[in-house]
Amino acid sequence: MIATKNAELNELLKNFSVDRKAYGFQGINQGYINDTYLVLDNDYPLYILQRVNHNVFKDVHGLMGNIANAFQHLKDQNYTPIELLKTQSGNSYFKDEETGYWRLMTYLNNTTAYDNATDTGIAFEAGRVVGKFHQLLAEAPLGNFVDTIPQFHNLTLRESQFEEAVLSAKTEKLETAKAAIAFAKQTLEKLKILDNSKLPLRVCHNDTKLNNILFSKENNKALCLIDLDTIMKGYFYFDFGDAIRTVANTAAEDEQDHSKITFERPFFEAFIKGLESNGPFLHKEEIDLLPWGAVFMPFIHGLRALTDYLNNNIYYKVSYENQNLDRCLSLFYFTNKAIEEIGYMTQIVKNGLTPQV
Ligand code: GN1
Ligand code: MG
Repeated sequence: MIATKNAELNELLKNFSVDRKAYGFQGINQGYINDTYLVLDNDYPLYILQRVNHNVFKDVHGLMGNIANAFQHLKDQNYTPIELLKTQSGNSYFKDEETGYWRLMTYLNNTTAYDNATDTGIAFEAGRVVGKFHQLLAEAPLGNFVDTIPQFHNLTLRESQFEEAVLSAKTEKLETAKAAIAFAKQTLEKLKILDNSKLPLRVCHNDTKLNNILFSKENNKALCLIDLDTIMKGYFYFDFGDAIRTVANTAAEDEQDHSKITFERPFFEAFIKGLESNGPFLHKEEIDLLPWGAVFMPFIHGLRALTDYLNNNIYYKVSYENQNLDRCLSLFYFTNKAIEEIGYMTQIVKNGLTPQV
């Protein structure tokens, strides 16, 4: 996180259409990409201020257009809206010559987020709100969304980036990551059978890990999804798998004690019930592929973490040298668990989800 001082952040806020006050700022050290601050008015949280990582997101204008577009649709009795605060000149973001791109959003008070599900109620709510998000965005024309990171979840691209990283990595790193590299190669072969050709493209969130869902502190209802930078076209199983890797797994993404990494069937089942509670909205072909989505997403994240480890941590912000390798190993461990659960997941989704006709 860049060490921006309160005074500088207050200067920055003057570019947005908000009351002029001496605001307080609290850095939120979550996330591997952007810099995030909670904006306080006398200790009362009012806004979320974020600096968008331009290194990762090349087309910030397009990205902010996507978010503004999505926000038009993301409001419903069962989905709490978030709003973008406009700049003085009416834009959805502010570009500072030195510090880059900034955006300001309303903060939902009395909310919380979870890294992993703690009970079936949380898992159900996660499924419900991910389904609701998709239902609401099914009304939004896909053509209005740009690809903020082209080929984001494309395995062929991630495979070639991984192969390049292997070729240029230091020998010691290749040695340390030996088992992970072997697992990556073996699983890449397995996942090549996945066939997307019968699936509809949808407006997806593309980063639906559980801590990107806001819950009410009062009643633990899921309110909405946050971190919409990667909203763009994709397949439903991306959002499904990304949620499952954090809902059915009770361990952290960089957990080093693999005995803590489990696949919690009751949480998986509750998530499916939550999805289904919205009524049918998925095609049969999409439902059939969901179990593999729960393998695909932890795997592709593990592969990207491994690639970044081999590349000496040039993409993700890391808090210690080997964090990317730890993330990779933990994600691969869960991938393997999910592969073992394919038969079980297939039964549950088949019985639990009604296809849209
Ligand atoms: C990155 O910074 P954060 O947590 O929003 C990454 C996601 C991963 C996530 C955790 C643009 O997101 O794909 O799920 O780390 N976002 C991007 O692994 O690469
Ligand atoms: Mg994100």
